[in-house]
Amino acid sequence: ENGIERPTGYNVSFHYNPKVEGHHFGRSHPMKPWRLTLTKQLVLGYGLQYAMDTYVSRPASRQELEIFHGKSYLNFLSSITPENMEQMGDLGRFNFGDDCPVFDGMWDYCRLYAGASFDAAAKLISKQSDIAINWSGGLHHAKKNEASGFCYINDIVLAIQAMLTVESRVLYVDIDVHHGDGVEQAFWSTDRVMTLSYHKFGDFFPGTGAMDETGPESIENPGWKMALNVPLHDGIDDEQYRDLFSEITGAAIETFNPGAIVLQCGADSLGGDRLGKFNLNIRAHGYCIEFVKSKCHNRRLMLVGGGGYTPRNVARAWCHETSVCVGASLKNHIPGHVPYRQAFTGEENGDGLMYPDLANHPSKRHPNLHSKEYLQMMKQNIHTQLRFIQN
Ligand code: VJV
Ligand code: CA
Ligand code: ZN
Repeated sequence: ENGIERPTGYNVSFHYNPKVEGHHFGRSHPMKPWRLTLTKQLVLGYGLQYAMDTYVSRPASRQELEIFHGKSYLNFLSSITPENMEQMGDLGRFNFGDDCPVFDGMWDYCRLYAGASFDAAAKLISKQSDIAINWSGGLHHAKKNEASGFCYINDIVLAIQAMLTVESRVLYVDIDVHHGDGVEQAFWSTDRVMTLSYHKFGDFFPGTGAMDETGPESIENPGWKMALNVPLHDGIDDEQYRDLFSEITGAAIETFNPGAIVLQCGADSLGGDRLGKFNLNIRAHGYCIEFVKSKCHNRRLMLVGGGGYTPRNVARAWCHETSVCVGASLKNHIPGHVPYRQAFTGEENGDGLMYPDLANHPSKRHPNLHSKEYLQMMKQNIHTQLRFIQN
């Protein structure tokens, strides 16, 4: 408006409603919406709001949620409260329990994070944004008629469905430490969505995502081979992950040639996460976003959050990844005026640095269980799978 050009060729939009951060899953539940407050404070502290469009997102409507979810599931989700749950029944049927508790304001919370993904999708569809970000979304386990793994509404499926109205092909990439089962399953039977998840596999939630899980095998199913899975073990390091991610994601983008990419940036794949067991640092996690962005000239790109259970590191990763989108580089020393700055200070919390070494703390390092041969075999396998879907 004042004739000052932004330093990047990308229009980036940031979609967030601060009402989402006040919700609580319950005492000592690992999912803490408060990590979004911390993320926002870092983003604002570094001044990234001046390099992008920030929007207060609206809650999704019930009709919008019905595009993917079943009516009786939504009836249940919208009417159950901690007070009436005794009488309601059906908790087991919809998979409510320790992972997915009934908490105060749960329906509002769901509508808020899903609304931000709808808003992000709308900005991409109208081409007002090249890159749209919703750190409160990315809840990849939710099913059509079931809650699962801290997820109630699958905002990713809804956003992809919205983008399919203007794009013939959408690629979904998921770097959360857990398998992106809900998104994979929702698009099992279509060749318009390819899903690619990197995750810890073997005695780990949700238990799906083996390498040979590529979609229901049938010559009549156009979605067969459209699910790509990269099962990993404990302790993968920065170099191995970068190498694997660029080769496999690069090949998937080249083969599938999507018009839009949705990248789920779950931060539980970082070293020192309360639930995850990888050894990644912030910059290696952020490299995945840099890499995908570099392949997105003329493609729409949406970033969503997801897991992440050590809040200070979630905030670091998502702030860093916001800076990657706008093309800024951040000083390693976190600005002094950031509210809650003490969450990032002290030896345990990373010495006030944006990029502390998360993987080198002896008490937090996980033994690396990946051989060269295993990683090589996995790349080979994906290349073989991609050859099946080349047209
Ligand atoms: O492993 C599981 C399922 C159980 C049954 C339920 N108990 C509580 C735990 C074991 C088999 N669930 C996982 C779900 C992980 C979801 C990840 C979500 C995302 O990051 O992919 C996307 C947002 C799991 N792992 C750890 C816990 N649940 C867990 C749940 C708790 C808890 C401690 C750990 C729930 C309540 C409380 N503590 C108080
Ligand atoms: Ca994943
Ligand atoms: Zn996760």
